[in-house]
Amino acid sequence: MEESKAHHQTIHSQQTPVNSHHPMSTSLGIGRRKDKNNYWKALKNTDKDQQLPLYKDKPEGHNNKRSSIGNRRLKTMFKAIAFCVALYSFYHIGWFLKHEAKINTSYDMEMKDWKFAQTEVKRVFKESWAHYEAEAWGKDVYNPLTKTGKNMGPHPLGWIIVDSLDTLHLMGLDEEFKTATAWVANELTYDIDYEVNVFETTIRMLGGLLSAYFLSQNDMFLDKAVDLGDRLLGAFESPSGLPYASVNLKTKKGVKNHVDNGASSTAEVSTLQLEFKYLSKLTGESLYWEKVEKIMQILDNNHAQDGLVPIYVHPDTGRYQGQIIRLGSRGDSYYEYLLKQYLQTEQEEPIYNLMYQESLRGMKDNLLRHSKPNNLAFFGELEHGIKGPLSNKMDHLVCFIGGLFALGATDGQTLQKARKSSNWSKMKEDDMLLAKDITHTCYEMYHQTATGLAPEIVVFNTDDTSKEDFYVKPLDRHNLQRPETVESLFILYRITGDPIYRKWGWEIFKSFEQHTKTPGGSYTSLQDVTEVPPKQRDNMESFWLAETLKYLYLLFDDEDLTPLDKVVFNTEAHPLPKFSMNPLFKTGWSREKKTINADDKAENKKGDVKDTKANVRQPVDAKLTKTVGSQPKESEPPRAAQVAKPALVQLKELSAETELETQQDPEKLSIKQRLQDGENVNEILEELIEL
Ligand code: DMJ
Repeated sequence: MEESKAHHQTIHSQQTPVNSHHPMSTSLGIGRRKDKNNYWKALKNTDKDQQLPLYKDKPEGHNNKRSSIGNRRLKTMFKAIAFCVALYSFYHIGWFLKHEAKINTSYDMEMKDWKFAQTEVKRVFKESWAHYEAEAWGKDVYNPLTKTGKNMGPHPLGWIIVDSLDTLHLMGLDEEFKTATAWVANELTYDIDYEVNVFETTIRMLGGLLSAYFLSQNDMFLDKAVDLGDRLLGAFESPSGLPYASVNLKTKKGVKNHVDNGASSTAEVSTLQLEFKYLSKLTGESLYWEKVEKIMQILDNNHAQDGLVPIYVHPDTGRYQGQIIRLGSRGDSYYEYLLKQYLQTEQEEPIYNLMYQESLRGMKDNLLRHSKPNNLAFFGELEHGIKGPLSNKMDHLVCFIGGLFALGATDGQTLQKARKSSNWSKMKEDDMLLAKDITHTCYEMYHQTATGLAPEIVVFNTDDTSKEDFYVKPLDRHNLQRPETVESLFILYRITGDPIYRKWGWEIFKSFEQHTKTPGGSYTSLQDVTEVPPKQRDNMESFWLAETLKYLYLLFDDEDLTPLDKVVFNTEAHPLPKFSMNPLFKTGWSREKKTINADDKAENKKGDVKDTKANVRQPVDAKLTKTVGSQPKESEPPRAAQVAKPALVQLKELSAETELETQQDPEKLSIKQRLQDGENVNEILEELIEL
């Protein structure tokens, strides 16, 4: 299995449309851009600033300057003082090391350099891949314990192979990439009479093919992507234009969700945009663009309060269903793709940034809370809408959000560079702090379990008497090899350059290696992370290869293989290039003005709505029985006033930012005046964000 030495120089950009055919065309003769620049290489030469300072191990030796003091007595005195200082220092260094060791044992004991860490990740990827190749090649599902595999439908969908293509490429596993490419070219067809989930197929298969095309410039991947994209489009034929949950790949007929009253997941309908927009860019065909853009308009027309959306939406009506709001399952990537759409098209669509900013402020005001005893920041869930009580439950899935906040604050630039830009603000600085805090929490979700691996869901303790920050219910103790935490570690490392993220990543990686390796030498999911040794489940998720190991590999990468200011990762970790929309595309919609309903008006009169709500909220999970960790209590004190503060803080900052505009436009009332008139803070904030 030869590895390419020059593989890192083979990544190309695809910046121009290559095809103006009808999108339903699946012909192999789609036009292609022929000037395959090695723009990666060019990027490195032209944009040196973007490179983070590389981590350097502490040098072995140190300067041994001789003392200039010749006098013996002085020398003796000096030695005595030095001895005391040394004693004092050793005492404190000892204390420090003890505390550091708690977090970084494996790092301190084993790490030589980060190149070594990267090689280790690659080794684990190769082992996982080799076992899959030997035991379940081509199959959609891989069971590493029984060394078997199966397809989800009558024919393989390429679930594992297509999802892994770009990781193979980025890791320089040329032989494996070649074999996988041949399989895609010769074995893979989407002309199957089988219903697939539109979201999963888009993020894993369409995203995987597009990314493979982006990295390799092999036209075959684009042809497959166009064919698949055309089949998925059938799902959009609903009364509202929101896609049905599933689609039959052969008949191209959309299929309603069989449960949940036919509703689709909000995250599922709003996490198709990067893939279909890039497909439009590549083919020059605007239909893909229009279909997925329409979804954003339909969702926004619901006027979700504080930018926080319920997790179900109905394809018949285009209206949200139910009141559950969370950043975890079914909600997560709605927020992710708001920002990423803005970043994908080089910040040419501010509408998505506005929506993202609104959501972020909404999260801070309504979902953010801190655990006891260690004050870990976490995002709870609203099971009964924005005015209901907050549950302390948080999915591991939420852990992508630290990375997202960091991307949002810096637009993917290094923090050092972003801070120098003219639009840097206190608000962005705060967003970075929250990004770090929440990522730290996610790290603790690994660090505080017996295996060093995070469970699927935790419930945080917020009672003053709590001895542990969170507990895990028996049914939530599994680990599916998920990527979200290491994704945030990778992004935060790239943006801040702080080696702590690599240390945490290394510790997590070692725990994965120790506990998820099967007796046969492959890697698998776990039943319960709270016991050692953990019982293993017989399934390797495709995102273990597509995301978790890729992000770990990139975390330890010193070559900046995927510059965050040039590339945007889809939610399945498939890197796609940012591109300019001009001259072919433009944002085809604008936001409706929100009308305030009677309830809101009444509450506004009371003053700060957030304060009022904060004081009545009680944690839902407070009533749950203890499982592991400390016992949650029957009640807990009202959320601190901090929940109301962010909106005001943001408002002041935005107020300063927009002061000039206010002066220029006499029709815009001064913010001070409006506050004095008793207008609601959040509404003014919303308006300002829109400005
Ligand atoms: C992946 O398929 C994607 O990251 C998705 O957005 C969330 N779930 C899994 C990984 O946990």
